[in-house]
Amino acid sequence: MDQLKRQAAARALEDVRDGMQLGLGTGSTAKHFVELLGERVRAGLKVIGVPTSEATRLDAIRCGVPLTTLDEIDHLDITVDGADEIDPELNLIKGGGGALLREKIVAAASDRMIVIADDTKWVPTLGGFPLPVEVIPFGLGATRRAIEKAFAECGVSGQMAVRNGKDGHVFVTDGGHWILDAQLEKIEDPARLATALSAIPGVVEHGLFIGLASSAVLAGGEGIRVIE
Ligand code: ABF
Repeated sequence: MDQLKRQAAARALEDVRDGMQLGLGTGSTAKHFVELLGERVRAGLKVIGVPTSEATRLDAIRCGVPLTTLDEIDHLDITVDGADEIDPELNLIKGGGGALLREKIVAAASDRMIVIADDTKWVPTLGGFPLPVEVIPFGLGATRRAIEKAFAECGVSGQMAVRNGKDGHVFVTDGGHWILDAQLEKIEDPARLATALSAIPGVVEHGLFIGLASSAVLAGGEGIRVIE
């Protein structure tokens, strides 16, 4: 599986040109991309990156990829990031790694977003993977009820739980927020649900990435598929 992730990352790297400004994703697949990019940088490629998490920032530094911020540059050429689920419209569920807020800000600031994944992430309908919703801890009860109402209005239902970290305590995002993971099974209208969740005051961001991905590079036993 790790080999497939690396193959997808290597294919995305073929689209990177000298002088590009890149969004650097988070997760095990995106980590392969940062490592391979670092090899190219050490061989002379000139690029600059904006990391989507503290973990990726540290990886990029370790690999020698020069970094900047979205305050210092006015756009990104390509963001390369992983995903938890990808549907045929290239809508995504992201945020299993907890970095969805920065991932979405960076993807939205990019001319193109290339999603890299092993082909187990490819699904006919989103929802098998729990949908992460990043929330402000203040007023969590009210936010939860508003989310449940949005789910009902969008025809989905399921259990929702505050995410815990490996240490057993509440997982806190890079932005200082919490995550609710919602097990919804099937999201028939992800765009509608995305709009409904974004309208809730206590919701900082959610893991539905609608219309942001330009292409997906899927690595499987049969080789690599690029979907655009
Ligand atoms: C990030 O890392 C995510 O948004 C997604 O949650 C996760 C995918 O991780 P992996 O590449 O390790 O499967 O891209």
